[in-house]
Amino acid sequence: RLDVVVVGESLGLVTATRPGLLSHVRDMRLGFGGAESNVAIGVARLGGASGWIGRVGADAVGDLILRELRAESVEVHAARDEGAATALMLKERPQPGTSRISYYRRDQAGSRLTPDDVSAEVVARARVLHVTGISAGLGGGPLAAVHAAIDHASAAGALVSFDVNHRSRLWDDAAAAADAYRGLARRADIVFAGDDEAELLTGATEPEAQAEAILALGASHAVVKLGHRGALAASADGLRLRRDALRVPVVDTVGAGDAFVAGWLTELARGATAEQRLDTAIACGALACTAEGDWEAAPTRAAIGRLRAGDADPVS
Ligand code: KDG
Repeated sequence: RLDVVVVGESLGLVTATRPGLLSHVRDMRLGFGGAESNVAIGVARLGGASGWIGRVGADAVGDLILRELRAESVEVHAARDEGAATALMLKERPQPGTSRISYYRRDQAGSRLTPDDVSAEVVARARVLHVTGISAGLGGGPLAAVHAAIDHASAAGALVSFDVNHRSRLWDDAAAAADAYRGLARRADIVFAGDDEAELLTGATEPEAQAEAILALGASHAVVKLGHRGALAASADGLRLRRDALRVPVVDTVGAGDAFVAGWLTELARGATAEQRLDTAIACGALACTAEGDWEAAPTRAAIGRLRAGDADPVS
């Protein structure tokens, strides 16, 4: 049995080790990222059972991703593509405290994901299937694969979780993105969105109204992520919750939303209350900001305990 299974692209992440113009700073570190695998790792760090379904190239970066996912206790179900490479992204820091991402992912292995790569048996073993709007931005194959995964989840009685995760660089047309996101949100039980993404999805501008509009699309749970302003959760049973963010020393905010989702879904899978779901999500989002990397700082339960106890250095 899996608590959460995710479907999506993981890609190599090449990060400049120092701030400055890339043409001068040529020292790089190789890791990997991907919103969906970040969630799978986040769930496993919290003691949940998670799985990842995706496609990587038959290459060294693909090997790295699969090995790291296994090392993080994520169950891996990977197609290896002999005809395309694992995608890459490049993270440079033009100035201290800023970052700029470039994608090298068009037509690469993750964009060639198809419904055949998604095992109905694996999805049926999970309590929750988690997908994101990034797959819709990658093209027709990945979008069809995600819809096939939702078909399998629905047939097996698993819950469907959808994080909008709008990546504007994957789209020529924001209206087309919004259409695709609405198509996924209508099939989801749980919808996560940043407030800017919720506006794209629903047209509403205030977080409370956005959450109501998401519920009106058919979800049982709407969670609006407000970054350093906290988060808001609404459920079809009438529950409304709002929480402030926790204050931590911020090093790198990328991946905070994924850690937040991992916290919320792990608590859902273990039958925790709505308050516990949101509190754990908030703590995970905060702690994910305290170190470099898209998933490296996703917390354990022990790290959350230290944060709550007021430990000045909860992570190490
Ligand atoms: O959510 C963090 C992601 O942005 C990152 O890990 C890479 O999946 C990614 C993307 O498409 O930006």
